[in-house]
Amino acid sequence: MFDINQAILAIDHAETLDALEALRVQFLGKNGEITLLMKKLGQMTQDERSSFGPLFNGYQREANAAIASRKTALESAVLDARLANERIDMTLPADAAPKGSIHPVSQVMDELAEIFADMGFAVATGPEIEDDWRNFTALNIPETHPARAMHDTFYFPDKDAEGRAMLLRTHTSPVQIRTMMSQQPPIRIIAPGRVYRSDSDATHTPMFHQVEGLVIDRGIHMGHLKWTLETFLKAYFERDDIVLRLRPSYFPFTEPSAEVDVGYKQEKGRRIVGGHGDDDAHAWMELLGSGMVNRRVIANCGLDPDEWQGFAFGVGVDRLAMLKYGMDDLRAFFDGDLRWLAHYGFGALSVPTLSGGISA
Ligand code: 2NL
Repeated sequence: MFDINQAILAIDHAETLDALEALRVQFLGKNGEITLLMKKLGQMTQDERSSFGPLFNGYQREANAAIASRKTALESAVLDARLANERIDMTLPADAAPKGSIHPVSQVMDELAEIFADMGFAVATGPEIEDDWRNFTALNIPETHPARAMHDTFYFPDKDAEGRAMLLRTHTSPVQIRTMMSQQPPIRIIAPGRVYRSDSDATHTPMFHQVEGLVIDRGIHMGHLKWTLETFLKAYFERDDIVLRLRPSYFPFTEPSAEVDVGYKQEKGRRIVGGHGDDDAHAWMELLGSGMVNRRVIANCGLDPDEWQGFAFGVGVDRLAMLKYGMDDLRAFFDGDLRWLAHYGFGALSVPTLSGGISA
């Protein structure tokens, strides 16, 4: 004969979540003791049913309630044990041999700042929350341009004080717009930083890093652009045999525009930047976007395009880092895994600098 008091006693004394689950099955499962009682109701007379019905229903309710409360107690015991186990004493002195390092992406941005400083470029920064005039309109990106679609751009629900739509910048160009509007040329800047696009898969993350460069002066031409990029890539990849190929392209903010490919060699399943040739191992890889700043962009910033010309370029920093260190998975940048740092040779005391020699 089923005894509800014994059942509740057993539930209250279940030692583990597994044992509790076994009891639930024993009493309330498909062939559980209480379930079978409920099934018997069907064969009973009306009279029997009106007295046993409420009784068995009561069993079911009590057993369910007991299991729920035991489950809560056991779960919080499990959590307490875990918290006690994972306790960290923040007052202990730092490990004598720290295993972390400056993030590879931050290290690359520092290197880029050093390389361009040697060529007379200053680092300019600006807000990550921008307005659609500085992010799009000033750059000659029309209202109907696909880059403006909700799909790519993270917009804020409210407009700013001037009635402009607010967004997370999709490139660092608005930093250059701000610079052109607040400084007199000549201008030589790079703008490194975080940018945001609503895009996420194995090779795209919704936040990534970009460096753009801008030169505004008198008599600037494509030759200056090509020399600057060549000098930058030679310093960054630490080799003299960097070969560039400029391909005609289109960006609304530059005219003419050029996509910049760099020669590379396929070696042991990895791309090594440098050299060029016609053999099977060599090929071109698209690396940067660039061009002469569109006169309409210069005019939008209040400068006279008949007096001032310039070039600009943009490149993904995450991609530059992966190429330099032979990393193959963008997502590892966000894992915070010390083993990944160690695998690629990063350590707290091995921060690369130009003056020390980046590879040293
Ligand atoms: C790409 C394209 C580029 C620029 C960025 C720029 C900025 C101003 C004016 C004109 Cl303020 N141009 N930036 C120019 C050409 C290309 O980036 O594919 N980046 C990965």
